[in-house]
Amino acid sequence: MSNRLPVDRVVEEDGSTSWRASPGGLVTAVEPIVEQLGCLWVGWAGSADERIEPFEIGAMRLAPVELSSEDVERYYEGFSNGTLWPLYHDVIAQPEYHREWWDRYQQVNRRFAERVAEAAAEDAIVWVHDYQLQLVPAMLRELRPDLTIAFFLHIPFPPSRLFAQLPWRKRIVEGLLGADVVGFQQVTDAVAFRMTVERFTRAPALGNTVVVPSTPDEGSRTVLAQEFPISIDAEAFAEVARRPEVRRRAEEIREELGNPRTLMLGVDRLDYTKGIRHRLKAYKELLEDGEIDPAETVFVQVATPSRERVDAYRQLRDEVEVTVGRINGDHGTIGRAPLVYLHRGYSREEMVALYLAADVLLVTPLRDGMNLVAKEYAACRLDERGVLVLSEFAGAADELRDALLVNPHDIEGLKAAIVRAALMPLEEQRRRMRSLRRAVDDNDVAHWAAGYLGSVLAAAEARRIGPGG
Ligand code: ADQ
Repeated sequence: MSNRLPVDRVVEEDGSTSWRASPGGLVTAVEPIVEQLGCLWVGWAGSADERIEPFEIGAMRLAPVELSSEDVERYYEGFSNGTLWPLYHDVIAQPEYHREWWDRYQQVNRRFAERVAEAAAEDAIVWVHDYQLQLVPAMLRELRPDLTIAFFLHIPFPPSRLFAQLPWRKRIVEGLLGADVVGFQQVTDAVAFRMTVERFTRAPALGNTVVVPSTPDEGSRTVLAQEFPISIDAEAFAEVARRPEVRRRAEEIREELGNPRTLMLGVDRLDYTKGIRHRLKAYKELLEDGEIDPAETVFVQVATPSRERVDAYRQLRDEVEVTVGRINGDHGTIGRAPLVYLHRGYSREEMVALYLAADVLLVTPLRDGMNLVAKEYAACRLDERGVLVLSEFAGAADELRDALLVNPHDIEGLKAAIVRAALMPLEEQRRRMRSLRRAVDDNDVAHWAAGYLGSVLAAAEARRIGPGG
C-alpha cells in the first residue's frame, strides 16, 4: 500500500479514459516487483471526492482508497507535504505544524489500515510504503495481529534533534514500530531511527533490531530496522537503451538542439529538495564568466510537475521559470537557447533517449533518499560514455563513488565540477562509467527485493513458529 496508486488516469482524444504508470521513484522501483508477485495494491487514485471501483492492470489488482478534497488538503498537501517532507529533508523549507493537519493524517491512516484489514488474507504480508502512512503499521497490527507488516521509507529519516521538533514524534515512532521490518535507504537513516526510538520510547535498540516491550495483549517482540538501499530494474533500462528506434531518437534530440558539443541534462520532479535552483545558478554564472560557450552547450532541464497546490512548490516553479527566462534572454540567440526547460512527464523510451543523448547528467539534490535518475543514467550508458555529477547528499552517492561528487551549496565547487565534466577525456569517462554501471548492476532492484523481502519472509516465518521456536 502507498498513498498513491502507481497509475494516473488519462483521458484519450476520443474521450475514453485509461491508466498510465505515474512518474516518480516509488513506482519505478516497486512496480516491477509487485507485477511479478501479483499483489493487491491499495492507494489513492489521484482525484478527490471520487469513488473508483477496484480494477486490474496485467497481474496487478488495484484497490482505490477514497480521499475527500479536505483530506487532500490536510492529510496530503498539509501534513505529508507541508510538515513531514520538509522536516525529513533537513528542513530545507520550514515545516509547518498544524493540529488539524495531524488529526486528518491520523484519520486517513486509519482508513488505509481498515481497507487493508478487510482485504488481506489470513497471515498475509502487507508492505506499507512511505512517509504518508507511518501510523498504518501499528493500526494494522491492532486490527489484524495475524499479518506480517513491512514498512519502507523512501525518503531520509531525519536526525533525532530535528525529528524532535515534531509535536507528535512519539506517535509516529510508535506507528512505525507496529511493523516487523522497517526499511530505510541509507545506514545513516536506520541509525537515526534507532536513536530516535531510544530517545522517545521505552524500546531499546540492539544492533539492527528494536525490542518492543510486552503489552497486555502481546509479548515482547523485535522489529528489524535496517538499511536496504533501493534500486532500479537495470536490465529493463538497458533493454530500452539497446532499441534502434531509441538510439535514433537520441541522435534526433541532439540534432534538434543544434548538435551542441556538450549536452547537459537534469531530470527531477519540480521539488525544492532537488537543488534545481543551485544548478541553474551555477550554469548561469558559467555562462556569464564565459567559461561555458552558449554556442556549443545546451542544458536540458526536465522538471516533472509535482504538488502544484502546495505554496512552496508554486513559488519554486515561479523562481525556476524566471531564471530560465533570464538565462535564455541574456545568452540565447535567434534559433538557439542555452537552456531548454520542459515541464511535463515523458514515456520511458523518451527518458532513455534523453539519457543517451546527454554528455553530462546533473543530479544536485540538497537532500534525497536515494535518487533513481542517477542510477537510470548509468544503466542506460552501455557505451560507457557520459559523466554523472552527483550531490553527496543523495543516498545514491554511497554507492556511485565514481561520479563527480559535489556539495550543491558550494556554487564554486559545483561550477568547477560542471566544467570538468564537460571537458572530461573519453578514457576517464569510460573508467568512471564502467564503475558506476557495475555498482548499479550489482545492486539492482531484484537484489534489493531479495534482501528486503527476504528479511520480511524471515520475519513471517519467525511469527509462524512463534517465540518458543
Ligand atoms: P523521487 O523524489 O520521485 O522518489 P527519484 O528517485 O529521482 O525521485 O525518482 C524519480 C523517477 O521519476 C525516476 O524513475 C525518473 O525516471 C522518473 N521521472 C522523473 N521525471 C520524469 C518525467 N518528466 N517523465 C517521466 N518520468 C520521470 C522518491 C525519493 C527518492 C527515492 C525514490 C525511490 O524522493 O529519494 O530514490 O523515491 O525510493
